[in-house]
Parts: sequence; structure tokens; C-alpha cells
Amino acid sequence: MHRPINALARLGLVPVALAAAFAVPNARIQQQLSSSTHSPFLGGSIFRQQLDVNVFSAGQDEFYIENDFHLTNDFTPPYSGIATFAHLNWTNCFVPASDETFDIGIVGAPFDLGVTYRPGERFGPLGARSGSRRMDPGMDHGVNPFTDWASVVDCGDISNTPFDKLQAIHELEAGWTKIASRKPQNKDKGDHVRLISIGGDHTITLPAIRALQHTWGQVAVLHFDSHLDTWDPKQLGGGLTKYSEVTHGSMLHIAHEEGLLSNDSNMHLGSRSMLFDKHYDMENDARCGFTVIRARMIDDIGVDEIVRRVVETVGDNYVYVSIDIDVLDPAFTPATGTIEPGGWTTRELLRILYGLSQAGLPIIGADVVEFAPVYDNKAETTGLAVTQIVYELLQWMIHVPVNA
Ligand SMILES: [Mn+2]
Repeated sequence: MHRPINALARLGLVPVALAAAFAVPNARIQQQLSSSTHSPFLGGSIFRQQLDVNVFSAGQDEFYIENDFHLTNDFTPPYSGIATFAHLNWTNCFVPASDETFDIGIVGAPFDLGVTYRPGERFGPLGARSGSRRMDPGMDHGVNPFTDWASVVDCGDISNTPFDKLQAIHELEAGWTKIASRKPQNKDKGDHVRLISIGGDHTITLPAIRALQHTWGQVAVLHFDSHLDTWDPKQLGGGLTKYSEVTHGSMLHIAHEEGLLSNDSNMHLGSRSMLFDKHYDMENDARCGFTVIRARMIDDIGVDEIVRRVVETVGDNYVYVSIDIDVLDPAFTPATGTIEPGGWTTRELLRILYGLSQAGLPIIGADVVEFAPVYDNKAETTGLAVTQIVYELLQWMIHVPVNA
């Protein structure tokens, strides 16, 4: 009687006492079912037949899962397990007690207090890890960036308050500074760890490069984005309070004011948004040290010429790569905060990043921002694009080791 429960108990999956407790109500239910088989509904329904579960389970012992099934099977399906980026090992990069060394870390910055349109980017790191689940450190095609010279880990997220924007920005900077103090595993390939950060709205780039300044000094920012993000806060509806000035559209203006950016080596790539004041905005942008390659120029000059111009502009500066996924067309990344039609394809962006990698530009850090998973489609188009961009940035870091 009641063999399934008893069998589970035999395998240690259900306590014997629990199996015994199931026996009584189960018998009552069977009685009730058999006494109601003459009702009009049950007479014509699939419930009419009284099924004896004991008949079904008889003779099926060979199908019971052994207790140690998961210990003897090496294959782990990509949709299972706890979500770290690409199933990488998790290292708590923020506590001194964790002394595990690594060379490249993936780190989340769940923050969206600086958006002007759609919120929800605080879920970006979670979405990216979910989107990366088909990637696996064991998968090999050409150079495997997970198993080449570098130790690559998932650092988890930088904790920051959802209640106070300025406090959260301080906490994010403290998180990146803490990680920057870690010693790399392969010191012959570089004297500092490098990070690929996953946003978060674009405001997070400001505390990220604030933290990098101690190590690398001024950096050339390659800013892939449909917008300028060098807006003077007073152009962007700010200027009311200190709190209102820091947004995902003004952080590069502030970074320039703080002396974090190289003088004339920064670039916007893929720009196409409207301007508030085309004279003032562009003059201010040039003052912040940026030149622009607009989105539609790709059809006139092509990928190779874009790469050549970037290499020429960057010179011998260290490069920080900041990728707002709204640089891509909404067809490829619909799940973002401030969408602008007419952007690049995923393939074009990946090919440009590959070109810059092959040119040997010294990449010292990167972020991929503005992914708000709630607006993604059922096929997770945006999440997949985000993780493929992270993968390409990782390839670049593997290809070009950097010393400070
Ligand atoms: Mn942006």
C-alpha cells in the first residue's frame, strides 16, 4: 500500500513518519472518490475512472532515481545551477577575509537612481547573469577567455542604498576602490586586476572611473552610446540641487570637471540622439574632450575606418570602454532606459570592439550599462546581447595585458 511514499521514505527522501501520516488521508480520499463516481459530471469526465496509483508504481522500481545521481553525473545543463556570470566561480571581492586572487572580475552595479526615462536598470546585473547561462568556462572556440592566462571570476554586486543617490554613488566608488586594491594572480601579465562592470544606469561610470584614477590617472573614455552624456546638468533639468546634478546624462560632464578624463582623446561612438541646444551642447561636449562618430557614419566609412580613427584619437592613453546598450538599435536591445531607433547592429559593435582589441589598445576597465530586463522580450534578446558584449570585452582584456 502507498508504495510511492514508502519508496521515497526507503530512499531517504521522505521521513518514514511522514509516509505513515500520508497513509490515512490518502485512504479517505479514495473512499470519497469511489462514492461519487455516479455524479453526472464525473460520469463523463476523466475523473470517472478510479485510478489505483499502486498499479502504476508496481514494477517501476528500476526508474527510481538513485540518491547519488547528481554526484555521479558530470554533465551540468546550462540552465541549471546558481547564476553567476557564465557559471564562473564567485569570489567575494569586497571583504579582506577573501584572499582568493584573480586577474579579471565581472562585477554588478545594481543602481538606477539617475535615470531620466525608464527605470529598472538596478536589475541589469541579475539579467546579465541570467542571459549568460549558455556561456560556460568549459566551452572552447579559438581563444577561450575563461581558461587562457587569466583567472576570471564573478565578484558579485557592489551593495548600494536605493534610498539616497549621492550616498549610493559613494558606496559604488568604495566598492570599486576595494576591488582595485586586490593583487592579481598572474603578475607577469599585469600589475592590477581589471573589471568589467554590469550596470546599473549610466551614472555608475562616474564612480567607476573615480575609483580607477588612483591606479591609472586620467583615461581616454570610449563611450558607445546613442546619447552624449556630457550634458551640462542645467541643460538636463538639473541645477536645482547637488543631488539633481548627477544623472545618467551628465556623468561625463562631471567626470571632465573632476579631471578624470584625458584632454582630447575621448570619443562618442554611435551617437544619434536629439540635442537640447545644438550649439551649446556640442561646444560643451568638445570642451569635455570628446569627438564624435555618429551612428549613420558606419555606412559611409565602414568598421575598419572607425577603428582606425579611434586608434588615432586615443594615442597612447589608457582606455576605459563604456557601453550603453542603447548604442545598438532597439531591434537588438529593446530593454533599455532611453531608446533611440537607428543604431548599430550587435555584429557591428562586436566587430568594432574586436578591431580595437586587435589594434592592441590598452583597456584598463569597462562597463556595460542601461540594461533593464523588465522591458526585454521573451527571447531575452537584450540579455543575450549584453552578455555577448561582455564576452568580447573579456577577449580584449585577454588579448591585451596592461601594466600601470
Ligand atoms: Mn548613456
